[in-house]
Amino acid sequence: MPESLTLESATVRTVSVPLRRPVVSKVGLFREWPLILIDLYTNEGVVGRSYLEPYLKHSSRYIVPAIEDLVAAQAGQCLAPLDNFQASRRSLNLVGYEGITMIAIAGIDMAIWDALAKASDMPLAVMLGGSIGAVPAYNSNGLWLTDVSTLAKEAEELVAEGRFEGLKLRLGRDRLSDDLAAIRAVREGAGEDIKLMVDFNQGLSLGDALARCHALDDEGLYWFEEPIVYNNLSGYAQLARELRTPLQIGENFYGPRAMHEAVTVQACDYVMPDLMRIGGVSGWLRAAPIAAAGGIRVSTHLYPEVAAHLMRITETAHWLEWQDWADPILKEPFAVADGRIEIPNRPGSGIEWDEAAVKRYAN
Ligand code: SMN
Ligand code: MG
Repeated sequence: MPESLTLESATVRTVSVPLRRPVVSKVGLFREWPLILIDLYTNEGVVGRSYLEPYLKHSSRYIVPAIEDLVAAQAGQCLAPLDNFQASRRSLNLVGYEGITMIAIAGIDMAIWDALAKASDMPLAVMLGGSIGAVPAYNSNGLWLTDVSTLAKEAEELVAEGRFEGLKLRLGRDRLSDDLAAIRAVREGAGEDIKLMVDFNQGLSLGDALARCHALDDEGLYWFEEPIVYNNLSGYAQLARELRTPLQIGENFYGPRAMHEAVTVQACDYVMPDLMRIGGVSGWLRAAPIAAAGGIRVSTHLYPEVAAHLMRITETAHWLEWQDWADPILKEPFAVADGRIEIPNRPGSGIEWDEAAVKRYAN
């Protein structure tokens, strides 16, 4: 086992994989899901792997060169993810810490942590001081802003995919009556006991959000997610004050400071950082304790494979968001059973490519 790893180079590839259920949401309509695949090579022969989900296929034109540039700048250096994270952020301070800067750094960071865990011959969760095991998950693979008449059957199918106890439903239709009909349909298909997380995907103005969320506040929903634009923290603080249903935000936190700001102004009840935006594993390690220290429950957004490891070491771990969208290019997709995602007992994060599939879906 090598004592330390030295960064050699990276290959960065792009694919677009088919979605079983097209994403129909306020952030866009997606029939395919673009992924950026990172293979990070070390002089010692260990390869760290990660993927990013950039939503927009064309954004790889800016993200990929940023990743390549950051890797080239650190080639020949010892892999120390927290140091690499700080150095990369400092190097791009003058163009801003967020957006593409953080996305590129996060992708590299997840690959570095994978490489280190592989070199230590431990699953990532174990290397970070935790253990592997099952992580409670809700199914987020469907229930988009599609025709309400399709939702009951889809909800039934989504529960059956892994005996899930929770589902995410997208809301924010033009009429309140249609949102209510959607909630009714999902309960009809999934059963009255289903935990129903509802996501507005930033689709409402503050005024409309106040009206809509007050109108839905007695529906027994598990959380209201992102009713308004992600960076209106004072608006979120008002919503959190006024509503009884817990308010969930965080998938658009860029870096740990964003977590701190949201917690400081009491913008929400729950948080759900996204690994691409919070800053990969290093960003999570710094952000999650800010929430946990305040007793705020932490869920995940996308990246279920890496996120599962992190939930095992997050003090106030809540729900893992289960999406199987990267499965088509994974050599061994993670298994789901009894509403839980299983962390495989193998070194690293457990992400390896099915190279034939990567070729098939290459852009
Ligand atoms: C979401 C994720 C990915 C695409 C569209 C919408 C959503 C979620 O915000 O929380 O799953
Ligand atoms: Mg969301």
